[in-house]
Amino acid sequence: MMENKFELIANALGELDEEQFMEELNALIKADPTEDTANEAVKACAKGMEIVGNYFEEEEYFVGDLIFAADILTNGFDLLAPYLATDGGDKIGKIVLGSAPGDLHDIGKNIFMKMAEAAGFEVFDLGVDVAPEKFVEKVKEVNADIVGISGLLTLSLDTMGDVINALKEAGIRDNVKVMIGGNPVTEAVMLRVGADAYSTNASTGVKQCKEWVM
Ligand code: B12
Repeated sequence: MMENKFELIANALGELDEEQFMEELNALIKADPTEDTANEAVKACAKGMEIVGNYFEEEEYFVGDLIFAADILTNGFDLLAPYLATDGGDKIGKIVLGSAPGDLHDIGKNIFMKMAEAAGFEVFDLGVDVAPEKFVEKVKEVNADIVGISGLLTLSLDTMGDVINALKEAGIRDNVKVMIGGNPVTEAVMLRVGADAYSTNASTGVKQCKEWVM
């Protein structure tokens, strides 16, 4: 069967073929320079990173390959960014986002960020290994609607709770919805740390965020 354009993009990223990945993305967005297509391309990138993750688990790829994959992905996002931007349109809500304290993984967080921006959210990205008080500070500063915490480490399943406790101590927990995301999060973790929702998939995460603000 013929691979479709989005599969070609996902596979090129999975195989770390930067040249083909950028060529396919370029051709796609030139042929159809719409937000919908850019959004689908972001999803294809997420799929490509899953392929990379699988190779890593099979010990086919090593840490250097992961870092290279993240670089390729960043170049791809830079190319798509102008088409994802919803400038001019009113923003539908504010999300304060960061990786959990102690967690340096940010590929999935960044995918969620791009998809949330594409959906019309204003996202304040605090980066990786974000201290609870940094979350609190930013939520107050921008009067956020939603807090997104990304975590890939088992350790993060506890430190996400530290962030939520800090929001409680600051007296602002009830002003925001809290979504935890990342491969290891589950409903049980959500209940334990006191989040409002969890997501292991950026697009369902964005859908939930939209439901909260609409
Ligand atoms: C890439 C990677 C790295 C890269 C990170 C690069 C970067 N800039 O992020 C590097 C090489 C730096 C790295 C380092 C480490 N890693 Co690492 N890494 C991975 C790997 C292979 C893939 C993760 C990834 O990016 N997946 C792809 C993305 C797209 O998926 P995702 O993050 O789940 O995101 C999706 C959803 O979950 C969701 N999502 C994510 N965040 C959010 C947030 C919100 C709000 C929402 C709504 C949704 C959402 O949207 C995304 C798209 O759908 C995983 C293994 C795996 N297969 O998962 C190990 C893995 C996570 N790493 C692991 C480990 C142990 C480490 C190190 C400690 C290794 C070491 N010994 O040095 C360090 C950690 C340092 C630290 N303090 O954080 C372990 C964790 C084990 C554990 N139980 O804790 C894993 C599981 C590998 C393994 N099997 O051992 N790692």
